[in-house]
Amino acid sequence: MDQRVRFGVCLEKDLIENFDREIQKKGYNNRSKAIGDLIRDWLIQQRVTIGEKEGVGVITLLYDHDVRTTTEALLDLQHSYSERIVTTTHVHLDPHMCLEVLIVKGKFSLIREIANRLSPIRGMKQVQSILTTHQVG
Ligand code: NI
Repeated sequence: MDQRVRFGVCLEKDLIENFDREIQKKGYNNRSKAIGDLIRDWLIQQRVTIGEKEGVGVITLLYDHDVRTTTEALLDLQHSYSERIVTTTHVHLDPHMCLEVLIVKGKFSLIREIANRLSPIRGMKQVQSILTTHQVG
């Protein structure tokens, strides 16, 4: 399962020097772990671009609580996707602004659809989403 394969890679000197500098800043002790992480991220991105694949999305919202219709619209939308939204967390950042995090499971196309429907809600300041999957070899 966790069998490892050693392979040789030939790259431009400048490229690998820049890479070594950057991975050192990030705290990597060796290239293998850094390259493995890059490959894993890349594989996830390939799956994410295929909307039919299943995964998990973390959608972060920043909105203005003073716009009274925002909360209502947000809750309506969440209820219409209740089978896909696993959990939500709400933080009252200050007297006006709210942060909400939604964790969504399903096809990437559906996770994107939810994020896309959140953005136009009046009072919504920012919608960001991270799509990932644990199904990567
Ligand atoms: Ni709040």
